[in-house]
Amino acid sequence: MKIFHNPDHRAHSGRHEMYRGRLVACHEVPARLDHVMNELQHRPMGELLAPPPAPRARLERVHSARYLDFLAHAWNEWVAQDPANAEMDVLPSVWPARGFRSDVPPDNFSARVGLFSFDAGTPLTAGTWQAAQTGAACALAAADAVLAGDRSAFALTRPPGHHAGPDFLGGYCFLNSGALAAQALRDGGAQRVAVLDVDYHHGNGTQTVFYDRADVLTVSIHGDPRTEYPFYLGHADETGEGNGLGTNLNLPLPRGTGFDTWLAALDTAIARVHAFRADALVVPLGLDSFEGDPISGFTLRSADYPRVGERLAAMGLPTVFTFEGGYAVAEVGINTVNVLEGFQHTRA
Ligand code: OKP
Ligand code: ZN
Repeated sequence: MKIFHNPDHRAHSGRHEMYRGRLVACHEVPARLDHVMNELQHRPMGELLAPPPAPRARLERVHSARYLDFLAHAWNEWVAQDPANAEMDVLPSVWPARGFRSDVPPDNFSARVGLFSFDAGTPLTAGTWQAAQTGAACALAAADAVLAGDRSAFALTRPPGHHAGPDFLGGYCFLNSGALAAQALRDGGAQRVAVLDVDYHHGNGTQTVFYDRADVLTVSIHGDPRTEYPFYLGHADETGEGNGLGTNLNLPLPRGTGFDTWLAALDTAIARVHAFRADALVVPLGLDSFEGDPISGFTLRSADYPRVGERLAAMGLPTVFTFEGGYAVAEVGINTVNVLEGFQHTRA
C-alpha cells in the first residue's frame, strides 16, 4: 500500500496540555510518528510518499471557512498580542456552553480560541497549521490512491484527526483526516462510504461531520464515554438524525476490556458496514487500545494487532487508514505495522 507520510509533522510539537488543573507534558509527541517510520524501515509495507498540497476547497468539504481562517491566523494573532507569547502554546480557557451564542465570533482572541475548541488539552503552536494542512493532504492523497484503484493506502500523519469537527479542535486534533478521506471518496465517485474508527477514544468529530447524512456510515469502538474521554458523545443510543438516522453506530466498551470482547465488537461493526453496502472504507487507526497505553483502558497486546488487520482486509473493501492515537510511544510503531501486515497478507 502507498503510505503518505507527513514531512511537516514535527512542526507541531506541543509544550503542554491542561490536566487536572496543571500544565503537563503532551502525550501526542513527534516521536510517535518517528517510531512508525522506523518500524516501516524494518518491515516495509509499501512506497513511502510525501503528499501533494491540499487545496483549500477540499478542506472546506468538511471544515467551515471561518474555522480554517482561524487556524491559519491563530498563531500570528497570539504573538501579535504580546511577543512573549511566542514562548507559550495557545490553549483555551473559556467556552460557549449551552445558551451562549456561537454565531458571532468575538474579536477577543482568547474568546475565539474557546469558540473553536472543546478542551484545554490541545495546544496550538507556531507550526500547527502547517503540520495539520500537510496531514490533511496525506488523507486526501490516500483517498485519491484508492479512488485510482489501489486496494488500500495509509495516511501516516500527526496530529491526529478524529476528534476535530466541522468548526472545532480538541483531543489533540485540528483537521479531521478520516472525515476528509471519506468525503474525498464520496466526491471521487464512491456511493456509500463507511468509517470504522478503532481508536480507544470515540471519534466524536467524525460522527458530528456525518451525523445527518445517509451516504456515510460512521462506526466507532471505544471506551465508554461515561468514564472515558471525550465524555460528552459516543453513547450507544446515538444513531444519527434526519437523513442520517440509522447510519451511526457506537460500540462503547468498559475500561479493562480485552481482545476477545473487543474483537466481538469489531465483528459487530464489520457486519454493519456490510449491511450498509459500503463501497469504500476509512479506518481511523488508533493504537491506544494497547494494554500499555498510558491514557487508555483496554488490554490489547501487540500480537493481537495482525488479527485486526486480517479482519479488516477480509471485508474486501478499498480501504484508507488514517493514523490516530497510540501513546505507548515505544510500541506504537510495532502495533501500527502489525495491523498493516495482517491486512497485507490477507485477501478477501
Ligand atoms: C486523542 B486520540 C489525558 C487526558 C485526555 C485527551 C485525549 C485525546 C486522545 N491527559 N486528553 O483519540 O487518541
Ligand atoms: Zn485515542
